[in-house]
Amino acid sequence: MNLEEVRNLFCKTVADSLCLSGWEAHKQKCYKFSKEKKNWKESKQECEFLNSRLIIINTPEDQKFAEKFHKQYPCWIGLTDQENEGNWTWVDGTPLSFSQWLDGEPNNAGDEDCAVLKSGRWNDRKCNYLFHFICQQRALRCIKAAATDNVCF
Ligand code: MMA
Ligand code: CA
Repeated sequence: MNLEEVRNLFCKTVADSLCLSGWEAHKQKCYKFSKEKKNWKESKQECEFLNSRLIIINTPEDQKFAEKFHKQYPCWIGLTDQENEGNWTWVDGTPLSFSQWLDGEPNNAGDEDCAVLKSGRWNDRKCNYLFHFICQQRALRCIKAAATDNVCF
């Protein structure tokens, strides 16, 4: 094999879903379930410190993965209405389109402005409560840099 063939093979078989150790690859993203429990804000900061963000769930496919990934533990997701009550917004600034609230949620019980995954679906909880959390980041991917040249970055 010449270098280009080696590179193409690497991109096809390895780098398309490459994650750091301790992170799990899924659909060109990497996920990490926190060992520690933190409040929502500190969870968000911890994900950012790890060059990632709290998980954003925009599709049934993402939701299915998240359900499997969080196991029995409730955990923070990147969704809050702290800025504007009732206006749920993802940490990347996008408004809610797809949603998977548990029946009767969000109910803002005693002022709950941050969302958790619980039994695979969503509930709003008080943001200062301590939960595990899921961070999400882009997987290392190959892009086609030129017509004949796959480059990994
Ligand atoms: C109930 C329900 C939820 C709320 C939690 C807070 C157990 O579920 O009212 O909506 O978030 O209590 O503990
Ligand atoms: Ca609630």
